[in-house]
Amino acid sequence: MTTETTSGTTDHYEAIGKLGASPLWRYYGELFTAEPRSKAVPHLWSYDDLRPHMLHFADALSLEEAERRVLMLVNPGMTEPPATVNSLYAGIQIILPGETAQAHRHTANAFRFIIEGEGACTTVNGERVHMSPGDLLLTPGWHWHDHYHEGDGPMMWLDGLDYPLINALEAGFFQLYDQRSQRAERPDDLSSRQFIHGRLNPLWLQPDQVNSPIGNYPWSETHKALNGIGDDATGSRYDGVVLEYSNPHTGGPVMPTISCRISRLRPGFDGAAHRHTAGTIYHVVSGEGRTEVDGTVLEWGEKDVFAVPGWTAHRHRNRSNSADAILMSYTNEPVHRALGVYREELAE
Ligand code: 1HN
Repeated sequence: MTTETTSGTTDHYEAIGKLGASPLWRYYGELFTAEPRSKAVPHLWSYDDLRPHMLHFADALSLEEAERRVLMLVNPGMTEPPATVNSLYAGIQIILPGETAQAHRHTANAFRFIIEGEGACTTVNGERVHMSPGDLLLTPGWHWHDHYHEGDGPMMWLDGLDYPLINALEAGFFQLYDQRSQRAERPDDLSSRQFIHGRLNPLWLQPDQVNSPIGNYPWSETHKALNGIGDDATGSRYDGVVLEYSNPHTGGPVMPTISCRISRLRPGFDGAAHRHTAGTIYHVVSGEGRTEVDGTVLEWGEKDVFAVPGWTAHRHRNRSNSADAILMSYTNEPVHRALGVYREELAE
């Protein structure tokens, strides 16, 4: 036996590396941080800045070439693989009158929140679902979906997906449909008409999947819910009058990995700061304000998108003293809760 020397130890490090082994003591601090450190950074995407580029690509690139004409909103801290915050992704999609985005399905869960335009539809597992601004449409995992546009003018929406999580779990499957689009096999918008009321569910339709059965949560209903509460509730000190879109069968989030929300910040709302392990992506439906995220100030206006990474202290403020600010948001909180790792605290 030779005595251990520094150079001998170096040899051992090299040797164990070749054996596919690694010394935990050199990684401990990095693997087990005292608290979470998101790779994502606070970031804002200006809709006004992106829109002309969307219109350019709508002209320059056919849907036959692009399959989906989408600008991914890539967090500067999460470029490889591209993600927007933690386990979630956001993108802006544009479709022109007369176009069809080919039918496919994937195990990643998706939703669309309509930003502008009229007259486009998504067919989800044979049900045609019409889109109008402010509508939330679901495309849960492994549901066939294609989009087509029969109206006038471009139609744009926010796509939200959990593919960063599904891919990290190595559970990503993708399949093209054998035709460009699906035939309508059910009455249009049926699931929404059956279930949107939430308190009066069709008894003959029992849950057969983990996601909400509703294809579209129309803006008309969302608006009614916010208006119905009016000024009779203070709401959350962090998020104002915040409502979760729910699965009528469970009362829980619309999909197992994504909770979608709508919040109304009253004129002059100046929220308290908190932080939670879940990451959040916000889309500004209307209004103007600012969100402070760990010292970074994100100044937002209508249609912008911004990312609040997990475990960052954030507070929202509505800059206007006369108009509401309405924020749509989505978060991976259901995953954190299901795994028992969700934490939240006041950050003042
Ligand atoms: C997808 O299937 C759509 O169906 C949009 O419209 C965005 C981003 C990543 C992966 C799949 C769509 C997507 C996507």
